[in-house]
Amino acid sequence: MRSPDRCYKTVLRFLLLASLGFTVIYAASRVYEEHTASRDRMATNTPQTSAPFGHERAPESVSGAPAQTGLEVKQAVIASGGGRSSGGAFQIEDTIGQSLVGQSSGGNFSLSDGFGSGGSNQGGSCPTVTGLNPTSGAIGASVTIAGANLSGVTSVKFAVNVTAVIRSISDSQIVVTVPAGAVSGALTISKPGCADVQTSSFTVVPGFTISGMIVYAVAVQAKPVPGVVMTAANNGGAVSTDTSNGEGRYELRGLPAGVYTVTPAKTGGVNGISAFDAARAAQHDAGFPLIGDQRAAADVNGDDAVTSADATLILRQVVGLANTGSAGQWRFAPPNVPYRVDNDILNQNYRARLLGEVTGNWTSAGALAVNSVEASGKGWLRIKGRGFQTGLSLLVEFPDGGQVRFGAEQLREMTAESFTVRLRVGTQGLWVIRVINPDGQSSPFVLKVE
Ligand SMILES: [Ca+2]
Repeated sequence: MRSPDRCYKTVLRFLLLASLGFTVIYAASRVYEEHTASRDRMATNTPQTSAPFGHERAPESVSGAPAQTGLEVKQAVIASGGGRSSGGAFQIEDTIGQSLVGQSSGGNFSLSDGFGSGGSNQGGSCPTVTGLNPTSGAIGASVTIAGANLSGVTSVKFAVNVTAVIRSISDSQIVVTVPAGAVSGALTISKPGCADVQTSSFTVVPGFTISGMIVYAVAVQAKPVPGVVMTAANNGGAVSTDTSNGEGRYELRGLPAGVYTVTPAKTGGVNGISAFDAARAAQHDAGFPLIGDQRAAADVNGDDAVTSADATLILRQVVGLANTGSAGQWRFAPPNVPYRVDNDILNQNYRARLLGEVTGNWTSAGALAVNSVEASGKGWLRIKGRGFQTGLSLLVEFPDGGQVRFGAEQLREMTAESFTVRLRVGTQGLWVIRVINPDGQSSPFVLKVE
């Protein structure tokens, strides 16, 4: 790192050299003016003014008042020297389309003008572009522009004039980040003293997705856990969130390339904690050890051991007494995961534990529900609700006590919220329509036929 003092001295030295350079230009312009003045004065009514070179300059940009002749200053730009520790470049553009470009480097100062035999541009040559890699990406992704004479490029813009942050630059390549608001199209590269250069088209794609499933940890068969709030966050906070659905599935969409930590969290949906769980925790202490997720679910005081203290806390939770333990709270394994996202990342599954629920009889009660049964064309019924899982079956109990079961292959238009079944309900009385999910959850709906 440069010290501020050294930086200041460098700037001072540059300004001194630059003003010397401006004085040279000014002197040159006066000579040029005097050479042409007598002729031009006759031809124009332009009032005589002098260009304010060498004083009252802003450090990054100066504007000159129109001079009398062709060598008028329109704009001067002092640009950084492409990351060099000392040095800089500036450009003066005049109204007849010529440029004066100055360069200060390592204490040497040079100046050339557009009237010379070419080669007046900073760095000697104007940039060319040979490639773009990758040619598509999400906002936040890194893009490398390959080419030549890229040093000194001062801006890279995506389509619709969205300026990108230049992360690194050399003569042969520039690395930029796809900026927020970027849309697909060519990039425009600007270098002082040169015409803008366009790259081939870059395609801005929607962000990436991290997806997976939340399953209940303490269970023989996988039970999906709905209602888990999944958050993908970076240093700036949450970037994408989703809540697991009735099948325990989540999708964190629209993530620009980058590093994110995904964290699951859930409140509510607490059930299945009973005196039996407390007893099971107590048995651990008495020589019937719990292992794995059951052991983790039983350790409600978080001391990494399962003791009678945990059993007591679970029992207090069961009977509704205040307790200092975490029985009734959700924990996840892993508790969070960092991801480097530059593609979709699938099958990122998490195990959910309900602390205090040791025996594994938790159900996602409330997730599955049948809300209505209605006619859907001749001989067809539409069942509406939520939490319908792929592979569910339907048990229909007739008013006379008989029943029939419909397998998944007999159900149509299946979504998580509705499906149809071919069923004629003719007999008067109470029909019970019972949806049974593959994980064993079931939800009845009573249909009265008159
Ligand atoms: Ca414990």
